[in-house]
Amino acid sequence: MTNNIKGIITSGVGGLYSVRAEDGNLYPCRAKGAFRKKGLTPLAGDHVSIRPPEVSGEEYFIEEIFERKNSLIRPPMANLETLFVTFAPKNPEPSTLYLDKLLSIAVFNKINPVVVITKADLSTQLVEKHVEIYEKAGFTVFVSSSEDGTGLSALADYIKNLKGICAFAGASGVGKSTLMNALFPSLSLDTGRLSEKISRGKHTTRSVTLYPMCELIENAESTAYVADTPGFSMLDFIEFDFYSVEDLPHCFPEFEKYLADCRYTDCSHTKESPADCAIAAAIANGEIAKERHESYLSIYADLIGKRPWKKK
Ligand SMILES: Nc1nc2c(ncn2[C@@H]2O[C@H](COP(=O)(O)OP(=O)(O)O)[C@@H](O)[C@H]2O)c(=O)[nH]1
Ligand SMILES: [Mg+2]
Ligand SMILES: [Zn+2]
Repeated sequence: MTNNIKGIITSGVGGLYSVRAEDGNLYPCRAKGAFRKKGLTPLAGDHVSIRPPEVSGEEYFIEEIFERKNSLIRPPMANLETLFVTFAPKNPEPSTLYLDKLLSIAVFNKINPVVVITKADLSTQLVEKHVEIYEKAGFTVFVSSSEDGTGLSALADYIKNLKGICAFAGASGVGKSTLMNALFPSLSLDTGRLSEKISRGKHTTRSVTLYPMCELIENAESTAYVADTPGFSMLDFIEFDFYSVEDLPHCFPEFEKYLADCRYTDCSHTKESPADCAIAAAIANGEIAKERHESYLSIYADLIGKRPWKKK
């Protein structure tokens, strides 16, 4: 009997998966019917064990999916470790609400959130404003421009030390593909209008592919992967696994140290005076950015709206 092999699913289209084993070899695999019965679909990013075919030359079978740290529905992938939340100072105009929602969802799912401002060449002033907001909130922030090369080596150094899977999310047109091409020249992803044309075409498969980092840049961790998620928008990312209103304050990391200090234990941190609400007090004295709290308020209203029995 031949032994099973352990690896990670790097892509899966139409039930045919590609599994990269620890030795770097790629195996085409099918999933066992048993998964379907359990309602379990293998995802890119899953750590799996695969069984060799009985007749050589045939496909391998995914026999076991090891426990996931997290999973996304759209884009479909498991075990995301780091999410680069990208936006440009303008062209397109950033939506702080979307960005903050995305960051909060990453925090909720124990994904390391990293803010990457792209197209820094377009406006120093707007870039500074956003750096201040997100650094104050405690996020790691990178400022980059694929146009003039700003920040690319700092970002590459950070990526080199990552373990596990990272992905880039952000609105269409912020320069994700251009940035990924600059960081990983061998990727050569489609950019600009060409990529828009392709993704609007009928035959595009929206799918996730993981690339081993060690094949893209020197000295990367052998366990690191970067996910390409063509055809998926920022909206897809923010619709996964939405949390409840009770979780919301904990999804804004800079709120955490104040939460125990509000006058009432059930404080919603929405309209209370600084005398009663420690979050309101921290906003009043400049420790929490009011832009972040505005996003908090919008998400709060959304979540409360989903639960009509809860008093507003
Ligand atoms: N000014 C400026 N334009 C950029 C930069 N990076 C990308 N672009 C342009 O922005 C457009 C969208 O880029 P693309 O990488 O396709 O964005 P994506 O949709 O996020 O993948 C293209 O026309 C790029 O040439 C940059 O750093 N500065
Ligand atoms: Mg793109
Ligand atoms: Zn409060």
